[in-house]
Amino acid sequence: MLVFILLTILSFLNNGILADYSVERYPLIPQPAELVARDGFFIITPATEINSNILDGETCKLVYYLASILSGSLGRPCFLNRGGSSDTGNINIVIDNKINIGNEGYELNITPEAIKILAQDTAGAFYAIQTLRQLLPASIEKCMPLAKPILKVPCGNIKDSPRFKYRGLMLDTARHMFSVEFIKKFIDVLAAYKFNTFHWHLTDDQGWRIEIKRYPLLQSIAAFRKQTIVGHGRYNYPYMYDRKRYGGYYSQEEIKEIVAFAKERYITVIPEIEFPGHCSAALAAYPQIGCINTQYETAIRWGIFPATYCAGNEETFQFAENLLREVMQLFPSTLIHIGGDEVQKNCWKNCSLCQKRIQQEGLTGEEQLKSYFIKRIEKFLNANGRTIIGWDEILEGGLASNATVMSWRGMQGGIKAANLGHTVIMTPMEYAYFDFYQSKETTEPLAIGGYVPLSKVYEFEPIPTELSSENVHYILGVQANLWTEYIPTSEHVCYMAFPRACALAEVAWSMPERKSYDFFKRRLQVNLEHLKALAINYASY
Ligand code: TNX
Repeated sequence: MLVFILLTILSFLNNGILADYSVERYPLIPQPAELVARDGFFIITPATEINSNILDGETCKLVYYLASILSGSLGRPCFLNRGGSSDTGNINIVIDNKINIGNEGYELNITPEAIKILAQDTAGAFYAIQTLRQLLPASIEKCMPLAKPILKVPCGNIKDSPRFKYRGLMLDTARHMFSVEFIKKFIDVLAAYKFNTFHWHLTDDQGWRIEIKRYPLLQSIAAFRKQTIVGHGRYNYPYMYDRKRYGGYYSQEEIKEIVAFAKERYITVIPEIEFPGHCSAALAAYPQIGCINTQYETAIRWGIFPATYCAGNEETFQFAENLLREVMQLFPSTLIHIGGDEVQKNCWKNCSLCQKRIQQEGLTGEEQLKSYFIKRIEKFLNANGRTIIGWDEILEGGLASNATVMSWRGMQGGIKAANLGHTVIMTPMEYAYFDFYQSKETTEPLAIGGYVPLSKVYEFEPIPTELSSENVHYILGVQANLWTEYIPTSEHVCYMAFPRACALAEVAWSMPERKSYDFFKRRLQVNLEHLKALAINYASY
């Protein structure tokens, strides 16, 4: 009985009085591992000095990054980095690889006298800055000088580190394309919620979006579609089209700019180049590497298409290797996503070259031919110091050893992969598909289908109970996927992404025992002011 009363009081303190107090003062998302609330404020003024114990390199960049966040509101940049000591200045960043705070972890200590950030790596200090950013008034996001140039930061002590080392969001830029400026802004917001991976879906049936210098027809043909279906592709039969040519691609210069921008925000950009399916656009440009002698076209509606690269033709692999060479030059990410989903194998059945390959390689059929294809690409990437990541179908028919599996058709693919010793990213449709409806209101904009409300995302537990404890470490983390068949504008992208991405951020970062949906929603209401100030559209709950 006593225990019960104590627990009730504790839970009241946790979700009641204390939570109310902390929602206003600490509207943090994701919820940190440890937070000790304290009264009082540290006041930042134009005279506040930022310092770090290291004068150059990444740490120095962080000093200037923090200065840039603050100086927009304060009116002038007056921050110094004198280095050397950990106790000079009013805001101190201390990086010390001997302290044991966890990769990407940090301690943020705020007293009326000083703010101290302590981390074992610069990523940790970067996340401390993101926490600090959320503790500041949302107006800082506008970068507009305040009438009275002071910023109040509530005192407290936060010790924090992530639950998962992979925290991702995928954006499909093949079905619809978004500006470089927008992608940068999107990445910046992801970083604010402590995501560290941006999975960039660059090729699909409906468009090829990455400039490959060796293959100019990808730019002139594959990057464009004749027109686009209007309305929902599943229910509006006969199909209607808008009769507007649509397309474009990201130049290599633009890609470099985005990758560099993301790096400054501790975000790895993983490119996805789809093999061996989802390639109608590529085959429209280079039909000789398809199985059938036909006039392929960049798809003008959504769905799954029969176009598949010919697995019997050596030219296909030359094409793949040549273009991946350019991809590797643009993307330093160790992981390269090679797709592998929804491969239609009919054309392989009727293709003499593919059948010859099956015979020569002693394969049992088309399923194994797909494995052959994936393994060949994998071997090439491995030889160049990269590893592959692919959708869970890459498991079918056998998979090479060090591939990472992205489990999208539920969690089963991920469980199977982990039990086979593959690293896994959990991205199951029922929790992590941000192209699905988020509300049952009839006013919702047209979406592909499904139903993934905010609460569902929040509820997501990436470690399945049926996974044996010795294989849990194979689950590297989580990701949400934002497919854009029905999402033509950046405002709409944000509407679908937020605040669901905030919920996923907490799934990815915070330990389950630190989670509470009610508490999350209250923090969210305050936290959303930052998105508003950034002019990021979001759905209301
Ligand atoms: C399945 S998820 C796909 C995509 C679609 C998406 C729509 C996956 C690996 N493939 O091509 O855009 O469904 O929700």
